[in-house]
Amino acid sequence: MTRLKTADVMNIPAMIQNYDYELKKVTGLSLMELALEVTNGLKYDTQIHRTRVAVIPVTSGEGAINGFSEAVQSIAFHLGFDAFVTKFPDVRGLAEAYNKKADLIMIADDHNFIAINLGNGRVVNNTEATAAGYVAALKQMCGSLVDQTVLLLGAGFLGSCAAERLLQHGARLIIHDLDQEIERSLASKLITNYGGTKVLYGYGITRALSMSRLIFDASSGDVFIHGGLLQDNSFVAAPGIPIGLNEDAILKVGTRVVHDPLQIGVAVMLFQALGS
Ligand code: 2YC
Repeated sequence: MTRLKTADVMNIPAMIQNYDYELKKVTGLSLMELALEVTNGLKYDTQIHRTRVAVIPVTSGEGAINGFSEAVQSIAFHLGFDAFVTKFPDVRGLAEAYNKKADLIMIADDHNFIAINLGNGRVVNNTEATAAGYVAALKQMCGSLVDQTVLLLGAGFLGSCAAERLLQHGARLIIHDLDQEIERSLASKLITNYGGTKVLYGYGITRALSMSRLIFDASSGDVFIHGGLLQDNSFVAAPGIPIGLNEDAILKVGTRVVHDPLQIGVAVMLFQALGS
């Protein structure tokens, strides 16, 4: 899992309105509508403004990321939640969250970022929520995934979560990872459940890009995609940090790309944690 830097998150609070406006232009859905779409149309509950979300900084391992908790809080607040960052980190922050009657807790160490619903005990994971949110975004951008070929870049945990959802939406997948063993093992697991016609692998990146105009970039930093390889009317859903497209690919894809460091994942986490 790629570790965010302060530079990735520090502008999120100030930019969240513009971000939401751009997301609506590209996908047709606001951040809230996209998150509700993923949580099986959980009815927008007017109680959301009464749902108290405590974001707790964690100093373990490589330490707290300056701006991370504030970014998470600003996304929750933007969506209408009564969200705050605890004054204290770690265990004292957990006690503070309980003392302040938090309904949801959001907390991340170097390896996991989860939301916990203190009412029903539900725990949701950022990686699974991000995968679900980005598959929904790709589907919104291109209309439908049924019988569409999607190139999945990156067969790690994020890519594996996305693969399941893409196949459940009726897509055909081409799996590509720089590590051929990881690529093969995800592909063979998926072939068992979905069949060999729906899951292809073993193609070089150039050939794979020539076969698909829908790209799910779950890679973590290797710049895979050069403009020259990208088909003209490609759509890209890129939860991976940093994005796997180089400058001319980004120019070529224009507005047909969704990429953010936290927003979609956090929005889906919140509504999945609320879930019925
Ligand atoms: O500030 C803090 O509380 C830190 N302990 C947060 C560390 C987050 C590490 N994880 C990440 O940077 C990425 C994010 C995209 C979310 C999941 N992994």
